Amino acid sequence: MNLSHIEHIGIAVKNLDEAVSFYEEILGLKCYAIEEVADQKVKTAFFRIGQTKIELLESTDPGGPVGKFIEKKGQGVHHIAFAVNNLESVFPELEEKGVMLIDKTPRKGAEGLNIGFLHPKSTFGVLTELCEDPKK
Ligand code: CMX
Repeated sequence: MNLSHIEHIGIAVKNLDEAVSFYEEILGLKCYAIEEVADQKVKTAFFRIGQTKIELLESTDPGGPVGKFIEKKGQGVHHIAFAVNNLESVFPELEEKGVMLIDKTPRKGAEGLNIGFLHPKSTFGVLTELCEDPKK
């Protein structure tokens, strides 16, 4: 499949401003973008650490994926995202191997990336995202 690196780690938080303050003032990282992804019912904040990013996720709707996650499990690591080349061709390959897909074709995620999720039931309990930067 040719994964290149961990693109980002998504962390579900109840209060984005408080979490951003922790990452900036205590951990010393710089928030370089805040973006609302209406489709996913989240507001996000991004930090770079090496080749990887941290994506803080605050729910904008209790019925959305992050709202439901926090209700059930509390704050914490929500998903891990791997960077992959030729995302489109990966979905049929994974489906053929019996992996449960949340997305069967790529869709647009934060930062204009093309993304797709694999169901945590198929990935040992970790919601797994694959993403591709269309600009690369
Ligand atoms: N990590 C691990 N397990 C998770 C999970 C997560 N993030 N979210 C849900 N689950 C588990 C639940 O605990 C539950 O397990 P049990 O059956 O053992 O209790 C199971 O998955 C089903 O969960 P649910 O609460 O009934 O939730 P849904 O089925 O409605 O949805 C999921 C779960 C993963 C399919 C849905 O959240 C989804 O489609 N996620 C992909 C999109 C997304 O997460 N977007 C937010 C981030 C967007 C961004 O990065 O910009």
